[in-house]
Amino acid sequence: MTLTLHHLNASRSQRIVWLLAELGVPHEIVHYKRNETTNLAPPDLLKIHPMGKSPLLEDDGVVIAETGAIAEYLMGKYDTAFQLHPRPNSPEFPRYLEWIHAAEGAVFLPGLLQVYFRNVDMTNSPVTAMMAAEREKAAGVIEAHLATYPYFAGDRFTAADCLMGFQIQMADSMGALENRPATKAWLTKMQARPAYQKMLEVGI
Ligand SMILES: N[C@@H](CCC(=O)N[C@@H](CS)C(=O)NCC(=O)O)C(=O)O
Repeated sequence: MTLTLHHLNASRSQRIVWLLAELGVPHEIVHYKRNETTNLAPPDLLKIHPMGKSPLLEDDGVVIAETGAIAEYLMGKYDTAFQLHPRPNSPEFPRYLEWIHAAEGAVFLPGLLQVYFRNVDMTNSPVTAMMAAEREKAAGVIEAHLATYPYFAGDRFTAADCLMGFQIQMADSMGALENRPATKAWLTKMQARPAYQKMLEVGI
């Protein structure tokens, strides 16, 4: 078995670096660096997958793109003892799946747009208020969830926490967690995990 993660610096691929460290399966990480002017991925990633984005997982020559698909693949194939994901027939499974995909879906989009538009003058754009309202809604949903459950899938840590970690870390670095105590407490708990620390060592 050769499991390879194609990892772009300062990217959502950190989630998979973290997940692989939690999983503890042997793997290698190939590092790519963003173009300093455009912030885009280098053309070398296009040789691996036609979208040329990261993360990309390669397993014995098979390439898988999309963070949610990669997480589901890793869990289905390598987490056979269900240490990091709930069994499909358990009550936690639908909630787990929802957060795995929310990490790239409606909950992630408003924060992502903010990053994309950070160097654009949006002062008079009606989109600014709309984006802010969507960000508030998403942050409120996450806060309410984490005030009720200790982890995204419920009572125990799962791959859904790794996937949601990137955007929550990003929100924290923008000062957006100051009035979100449950989300902040969850992040502090995640940052204390050895695999999270390992991700910081190898996956930035
Ligand atoms: N929906 C994809 C998004 C992949 C993506 O956009 N990755 C970014 C990293 S944060 C990237 O590679 N950006 C560089 C580029 O687009 O050239 C996923 O979940 O993996």
